[in-house]
Amino acid sequence: MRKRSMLADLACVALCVLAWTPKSMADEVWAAEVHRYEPGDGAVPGDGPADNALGPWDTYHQNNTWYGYANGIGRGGLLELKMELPFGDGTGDDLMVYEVGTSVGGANDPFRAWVGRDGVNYYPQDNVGFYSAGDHSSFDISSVASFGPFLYVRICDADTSGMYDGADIDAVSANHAVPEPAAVLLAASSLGCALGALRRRRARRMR
Ligand SMILES: [Ca+2]
Ligand SMILES: [Ca+2]
Repeated sequence: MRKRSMLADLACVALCVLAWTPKSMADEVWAAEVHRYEPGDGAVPGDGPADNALGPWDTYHQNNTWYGYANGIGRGGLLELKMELPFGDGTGDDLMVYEVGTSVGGANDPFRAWVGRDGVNYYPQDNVGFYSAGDHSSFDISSVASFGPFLYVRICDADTSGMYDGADIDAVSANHAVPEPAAVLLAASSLGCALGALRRRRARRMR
């Protein structure tokens, strides 16, 4: 009987470890899928397909050579990406857009970004969005946190000079992934399991 109880306790501990393995609020997630792409004027086909904006950033210029691939969306171009997991507002900045700008040997191209939960409605609910003058940029989405959790990011080129060929989107990430419901349920069930094991141990000690 006691051996069976010990095995049950061990199973509980293992389940707890597994339950907390999924992404939590501290994790970074990347764009996983192109939801919508409307290239603007000057979009350069040689910049590659829109899915160059998926996954971790990799584009930089060194010794007269370009490495990695980005998606030049063109003047006024639009790109909507689905992230690998839902994300929300956490401490500090929450959303990163890696535009190929001066920090990696390119030119800064201004753009605007929004976040959405269904791929249709985006926040902030205006035409301004979160504005950047270009380059690797981070945004605090706390002003729209109540509409989350989010799964989509919309990016629009914001060049009004007509001099440039549009924002070059290398990657998009969110810093604060929201645990999936299944992971939360599993974690809650494991916590109950672990508390039960603790109570059983305490009862045995009192016998
Ligand atoms: Ca925040
Ligand atoms: Ca650029």
